[in-house]
Amino acid sequence: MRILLISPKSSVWNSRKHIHMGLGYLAGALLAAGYEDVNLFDAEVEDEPLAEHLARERYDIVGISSPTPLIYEAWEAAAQAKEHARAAGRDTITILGGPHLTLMPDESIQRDEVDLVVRGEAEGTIVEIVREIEQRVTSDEWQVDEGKQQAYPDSLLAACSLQSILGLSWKDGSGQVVHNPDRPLRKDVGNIPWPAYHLFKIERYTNLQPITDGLDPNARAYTLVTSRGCPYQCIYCSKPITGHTWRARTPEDVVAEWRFLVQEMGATEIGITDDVWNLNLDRAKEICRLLITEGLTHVPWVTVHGMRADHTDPELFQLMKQAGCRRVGFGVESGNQAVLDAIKKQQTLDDVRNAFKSAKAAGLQTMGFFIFGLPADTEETMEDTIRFSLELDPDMANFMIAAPYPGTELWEIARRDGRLFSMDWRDYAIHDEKARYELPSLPPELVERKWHEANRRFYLRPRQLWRKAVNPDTWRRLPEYVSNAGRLFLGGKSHPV
Ligand code: B12
Repeated sequence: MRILLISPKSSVWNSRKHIHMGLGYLAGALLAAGYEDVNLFDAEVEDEPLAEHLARERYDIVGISSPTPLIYEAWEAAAQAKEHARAAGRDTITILGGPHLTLMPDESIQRDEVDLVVRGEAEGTIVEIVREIEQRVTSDEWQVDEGKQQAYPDSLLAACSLQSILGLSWKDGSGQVVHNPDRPLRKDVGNIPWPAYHLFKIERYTNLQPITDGLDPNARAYTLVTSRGCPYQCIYCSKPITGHTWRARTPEDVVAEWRFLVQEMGATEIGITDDVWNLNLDRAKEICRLLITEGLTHVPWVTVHGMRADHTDPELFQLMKQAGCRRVGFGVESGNQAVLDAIKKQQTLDDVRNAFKSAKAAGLQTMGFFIFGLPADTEETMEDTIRFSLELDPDMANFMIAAPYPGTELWEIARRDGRLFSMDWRDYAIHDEKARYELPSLPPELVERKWHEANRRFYLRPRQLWRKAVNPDTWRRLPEYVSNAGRLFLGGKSHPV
């Protein structure tokens, strides 16, 4: 079986490129199951367009991953895979999976270019699918006869028995969509094979630390997942894959993978991409202690996304620093307690103040994530958020305008109490400078104005300008910075009214 796993090229704004852990894990599971010809195509870092690659290479199975804003690109990738395979006289099976497919399987499985949709975590599902295809599809059936109807019910999969594969959506012989029951989440996350790290063109991924970003042209920036999921129920957070669960690997298991990345893969920096790696404070401290005792502290690491501010204490940050951590990020979201309560963040402003204080005292760089346009936001509360960002004064502030992903409470609120501007999923990219909905007391122009103001007031301070000026990377990537400056500081995009 020749298998290709694709992450489509992102048309949404995205400043950095990280390895795709979902695809890495799927490839790891397939390799562990004995399928050796597994390939990755991350369109963000490849030299050639996907269509050219598919025109040259033949694959039996093409798997494509998609978050909500990239679903059109995922469909396009599936169509290209089918087209090029058939043009060469051999069919291919297309499988879509990832967050958006788990939320909205129907809109994709109904499409001709999509053969299968996988919902949820898929290390087990993908292996079962490939095994079934391998056993049932004979070599003749892969050939495309001229004039043969390739869509259902005459497709390659007609001979396969798919109804017992949990988490799979498919089309039966009459073209009817069937959603098999969900696949329960695996409890034993420690036993999932490690991602197939060796398949990534690692030198093409940008460095993880914003502060040293791009400074080391030979950086090998790997990421690592120490736990899956988050039990909190923040109303804006899209968690189709893991729900409100948290499953953690043991510190020993995490550090074994860390050692492998450092010693075998030549990692020069490591990012933890968990939703909340520090939910269990003792476990987080134990990971740090093991890194220290095992002498794995020389490769700098960061927490890529936010960690919870309230599951911390000064000792954790001191241990993180000793263990080689450079930067911590926190999901601050709002500088107003009523808004934090309205979005069910279950965090106080003092939790955040204390976490920043302790992290800075330990000598760590800090990063804060802030959201504008949340329910309960007003001009005053968004002003509180700007002031709070200035008070906390992280090395980097990431200001975002709320995006109501389907399946979240925010999506329900925006539809019930207000008005969504667009059902085009491309408009749901979180870093865009536009409001996606209006609520009765929250006009989109106000949200966009405060978002621009936040960027201006935070980044155009002498201290921040100096930080940028003394960083050689600023000068190396000047055109990018100049075009971003327009996006961040000036005006606002128009939105439909
Ligand atoms: C790390 C991360 C990033 C990194 C790396 C992204 C990447 N390419 O992997 C960066 C910072 C670059 C990033 C960018 C974006 N991200 Co992001 N990211 C995450 C984060 C925190 C962890 C992802 C992860 O590694 N999970 C662990 C792996 C093992 O799980 P997984 O990726 O879900 O994969 C499993 C299943 O989904 C499934 N699966 C996945 N792909 C496929 C494909 C096939 C064929 C099959 C069968 C199965 C399958 O099987 C995998 C193994 O079990 C998640 C939050 C989360 N916990 O999911 C958000 C998250 C996925 N990101 C999100 C978003 C919105 C984005 C952006 C669109 C933001 C933007 N610019 O607007 C971009 C899109 C970039 C892109 N090309 O994908 C949302 C998606 C929400 C949604 N409804 O789609 C999430 C869920 C965050 C959130 N709560 O809102 N992100």
